[in-house]
Amino acid sequence: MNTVNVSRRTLLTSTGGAIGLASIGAFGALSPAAKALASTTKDAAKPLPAYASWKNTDSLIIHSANTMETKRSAFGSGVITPLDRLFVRNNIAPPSEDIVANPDVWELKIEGVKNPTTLTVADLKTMGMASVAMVLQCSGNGRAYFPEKPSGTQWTVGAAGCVVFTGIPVKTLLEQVGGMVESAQYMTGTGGEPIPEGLDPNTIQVERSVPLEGIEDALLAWEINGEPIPLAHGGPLRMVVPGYTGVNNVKYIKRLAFTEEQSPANIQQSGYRLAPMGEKGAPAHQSVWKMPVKSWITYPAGEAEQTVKAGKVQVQGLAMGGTSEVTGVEVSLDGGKNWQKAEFIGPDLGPYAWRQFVLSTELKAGEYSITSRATNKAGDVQPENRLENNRGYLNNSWADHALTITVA
Ligand SMILES: Nc1nc2c(c(=O)[nH]1)N[C@H]1C(S)=C(S)[C@@H](COP(=O)(O)O)O[C@H]1N2
Ligand SMILES: [Mo]
Repeated sequence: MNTVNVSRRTLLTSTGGAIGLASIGAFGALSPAAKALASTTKDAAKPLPAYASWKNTDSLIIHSANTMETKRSAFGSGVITPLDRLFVRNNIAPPSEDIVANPDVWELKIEGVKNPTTLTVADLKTMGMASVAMVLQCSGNGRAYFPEKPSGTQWTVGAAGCVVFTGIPVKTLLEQVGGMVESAQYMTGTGGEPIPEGLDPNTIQVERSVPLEGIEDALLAWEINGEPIPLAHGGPLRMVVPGYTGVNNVKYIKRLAFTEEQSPANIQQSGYRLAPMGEKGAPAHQSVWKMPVKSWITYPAGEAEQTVKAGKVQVQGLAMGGTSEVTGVEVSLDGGKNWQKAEFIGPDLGPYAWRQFVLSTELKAGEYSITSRATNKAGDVQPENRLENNRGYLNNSWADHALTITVA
C-alpha cells in the first residue's frame, strides 16, 4: 500500500512538472508520452493557464483554467499567503495581460457622486493610501463538503488566502469627489472584462453591489503583498471589501458607482444568493456578503490519507473571524466530543486577517478525527453544521472540515 502511494505521488509530481513547463509556452515540446500521461492519468494535474503560469503548481489543486485552490497542506505557517500559492477564481476569462503593462494609465469611472469623474490609477495614487491585511475567500470555499455536491467548483479549504492590499480608501476618494449622491444605498463595482458583442452584459458582467456599511474599510487597491497586483488577482486596480466574500472584491475595476439599487447583473440578482435547497437564487434571498467565523486544520493534513508518527505532534491550523476579529480557537481530536484551547502563533494583523494556531500535544497510535472551532469578538462560535443552501456557499461547519488521521 505504501509503495502504491509513493509511486502515485511520484507520478503526480512529474506530471505536474511537465505540464507546468507546458503552461509557460513549451506545450509543443512535450513528448507524446508526456502528453498521453497528462491526458490519461486519473488524477493528473491540469496545466496552469498562461496568466497564472508563475504560480507554484505543487501548492495548488488546479480545477480549471479559471479555478485553482491552495492545497490544505500548503498554507505554511506565515500569516501572509505567498502570491504563488494564493487561489485564483475567475467567473469568466480575465482581460488581456496588456492592462497590467502600465497600471498607472488604467481608468476608473466614478458615478453616483456629487462630482462624477474619471481618474487614472496614477491620479488615485496621489490622493490617499492605506493598507489592510485581510482574508480573501471565495463564497463557495468548502462547497465540496456539502453532501449534495452543489454545482460549482468543488473547493475544499483552499479558495482562501490572507493578503495585504494597498490602495486608496474609498472614503478618502469620496471626499475628493464631493461625497455620494443622497439616494445611494450600495457601492457597486464593475469588472473590466471585455464583454463579447451581441451579449447582454448582465448575463456575464462581474458587477457587484455591497451595502454602504462595507465602505468603511474598503479600498481601491493597486498593490497586493507589496507588489503591483498581477492580472490573475485583479490588477491594475481592484475593489476590496474586507470581511466580505471573494466575489465582492471586484478585479480590474473600471467603474465605481454609488447606486440606489443593486446591480442588475445576474451575478448580483440571482448568483451568490442563499437560496434554500432545490430553489434558484433570486433577489428575495440574502445576498452573499459578509464572511462568517471559520477555521480549519492545516497539519497533519496530507492531500491523501496522512500517517503521523506517534509521540509529540504540533497540530496546526488557521482561524478567521469574518467581520469581527478572531479571539479564540479550540481543537478536537475526537470528532468534536472534547475540545482543547489552541495557541495563536505569529503576528496579529488586525480584524480581517486570519491567525495561525497550534496545539502542542502527544498522540498515541490510533485513528483520530481532528477539527477546530473558532470564536470571534462579536461572540460568534463556528457552528457544527453548515448553513444548507442550494449553491453551497459560506460553509464554516467544523464537522465538515474534520480530517481523519492515522497515528502509528
Ligand atoms: N472582475 C472580476 N472580479 C472578480 C471575479 C471575476 O471573475 N471577475 N471573481 C470573483 C470571485 S468569485 C472571487 S472568489 C475572487 C477571487 O479572487 P482571486 O482570483 O484574486 O483569488 O475574485 C472576485 N472578483
Ligand atoms: Mo468566488
